[in-house]
Amino acid sequence: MLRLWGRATSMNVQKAIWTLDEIGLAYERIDAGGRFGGLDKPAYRDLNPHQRIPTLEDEGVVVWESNAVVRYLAARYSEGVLWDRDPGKRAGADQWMDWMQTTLAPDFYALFWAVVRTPPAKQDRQQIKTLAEKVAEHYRLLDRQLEGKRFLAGDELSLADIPIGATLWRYHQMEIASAPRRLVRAPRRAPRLSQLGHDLLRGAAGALRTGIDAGGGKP
Ligand SMILES: N[C@@H](CCC(=O)N[C@@H](CS)C(=O)NCC(=O)O)C(=O)O
Repeated sequence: MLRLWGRATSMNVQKAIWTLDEIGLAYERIDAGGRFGGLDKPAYRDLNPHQRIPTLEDEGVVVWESNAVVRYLAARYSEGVLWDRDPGKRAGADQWMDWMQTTLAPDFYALFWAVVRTPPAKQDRQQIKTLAEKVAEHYRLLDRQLEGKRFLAGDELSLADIPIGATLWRYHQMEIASAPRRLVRAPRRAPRLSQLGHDLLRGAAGALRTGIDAGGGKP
C-alpha cells in the first residue's frame, strides 16, 4: 500500500493528501515532523536525505518534494485526468506548480512565519504589511489568470490547482489566527481567486479539514 510520511497539518503534506484523495487511492499516513519528530532518524534519512515532509513510498519507489509527489501520483495513477496526456496542456499546469514553489512560496512562507509563528507582541506590523502586499501581488496575478476559467489551467481541476489551492487553505487559516487581519486580506482583493479558493476548499479532501481542525502547523 502507498505510504505517506508527514503530519496532516503541514501544507506540503496536504498537497499529497489532497492528490491521493482526489484520485481516490488507499494509503497509510504516518505522522512525522513537527511535534511528532522522527525526521532525524537514520531510517527516515535513508528515505529522504533532505529530512523534510512529505515523503511518499510506493512499492519501492520513494518520492519527496511535495510537488514531485503530486506529479508522481498523477502520472502513475491519474493518466488522462490529473496527468494530461498532451505535453503542452500538461506544461500549462506544470508551470504554475513551479511558479508556486519559486515565486509564491518564499513570500507566502515569510508571511506565515511573521503572522502565525511570531507571537503577537513580537510581530512587526511594517514587515507584515510589506509581505502581505507581496503575496497580494502574486494573488492578483493568479486572479488575472483565472479570468474566464473555473480553474487555473482551464475548466477542470489540474495539477496547478493543488499546490496553489493548498496555499489558499493555509491563507484562510492565517486569517483566523490572532494576526492583524486587515493587513493580510489578499484573496478578498482578488475576487476570482477567492472564488477558486472557495470552490477548491469546499471540494478539497477531508484531510485538509483535519489540518485546520488540528490548529495548523509549520508550513
Ligand atoms: N520544498 C519542500 C519543503 C518541505 C518542507 O519544508 N516541509 C516542512 C513541513 S511543510 C518540514 O518538513 N518541516 C519540518 C517539520 O515539520 O518538522 C516540499 O515542497 O516538500
